[in-house]
Amino acid sequence: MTSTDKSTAASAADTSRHMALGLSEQNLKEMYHKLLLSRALDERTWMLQHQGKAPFVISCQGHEAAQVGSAYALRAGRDWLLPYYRDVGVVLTIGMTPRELMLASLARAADPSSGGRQMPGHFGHARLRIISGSSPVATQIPQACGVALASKIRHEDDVTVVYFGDGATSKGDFHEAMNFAGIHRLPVIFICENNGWAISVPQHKQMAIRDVADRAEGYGFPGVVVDGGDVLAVYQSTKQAAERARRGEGPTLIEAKVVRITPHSSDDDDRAYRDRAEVETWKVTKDPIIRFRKYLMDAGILTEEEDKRLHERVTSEVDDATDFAEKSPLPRPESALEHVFAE
Ligand SMILES: Cc1ncc(C[n+]2csc(CCOP(=O)(O)OP(=O)(O)O)c2C)c(N)n1
Repeated sequence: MTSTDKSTAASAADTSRHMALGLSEQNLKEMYHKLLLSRALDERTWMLQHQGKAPFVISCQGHEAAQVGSAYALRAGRDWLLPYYRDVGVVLTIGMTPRELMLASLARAADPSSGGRQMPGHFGHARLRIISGSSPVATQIPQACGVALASKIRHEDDVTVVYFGDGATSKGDFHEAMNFAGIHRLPVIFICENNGWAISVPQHKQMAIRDVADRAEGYGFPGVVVDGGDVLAVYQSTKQAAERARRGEGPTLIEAKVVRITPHSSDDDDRAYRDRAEVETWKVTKDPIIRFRKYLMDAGILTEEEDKRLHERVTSEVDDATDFAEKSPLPRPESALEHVFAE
């Protein structure tokens, strides 16, 4: 199949959608917990940054459904992940803990991603097969093709999933990777979290098409547009893409349309280039967590009381992670050059 399949989310009003996907009520509650946890951890790191304790924040807010829904469709510790800097929800869903993420945000020696050397948001975890990225945008995309090629050569059925933003698709790395993956029918899923902005550059100034997914057709495999604020829709698309990859049919490009609720990062002031009123409206109309909460309530899966308890649980998990990381030692200054030069 080479034509672009622009599937859109099924009606959000249908409260039995999860059953058709084979998801239990317990599965949905786990997904909701990861959505809440991603948001709460993110909000806490902004506070720590304002207090001068965390150097930098680059936020997942507005992207959480795309992240949790896609990662939930994968096999933790088996499939290979190359996340990008916003993917708090991806790595939490695959199994990183709030403590591990907070160790990275506060640059502590025990940070599993890099021992406190990388900027926050450069997630890495050997056991969970999360491969840490480099800061230059899009470099993880061809690297993912290398990982997927290795799985193919070894006849392993692991899928490689690589994440990036819409701006990354303007880089040569993206196009070279897509071309290579198409030719070799690699077991790779390209997930673009399209929030319509690359820092201050709107989508229409970096591509002359409406849907990034259209780009897949030129490389000989399907591109799918999905409502990235709908956790079930993203789960479904990713599951289908993973099954396709495991059958040996090759790559899929999934474009999850999301909103970026925060400025690009803690170093950015988005009031200079976009309408804050629109962003404030999204917090009511497009927040993926509010949307999934409504689904759960409408389906009779979540009560107000349970929701309150889940929020309390998440707050205590984030408190615990913050205390743990604050008490954890910083890297030794004399270790700064370790892993930099061959020893
Ligand atoms: C090669 C390169 N150019 C510029 C930058 C600075 N930079 C960091 S993130 C970013 C925007 C990327 O936008 P997008 O891919 O849409 O992802 P988003 O941040 O919107 O999720 C830029 C330009 C960089 N890191 N690497």
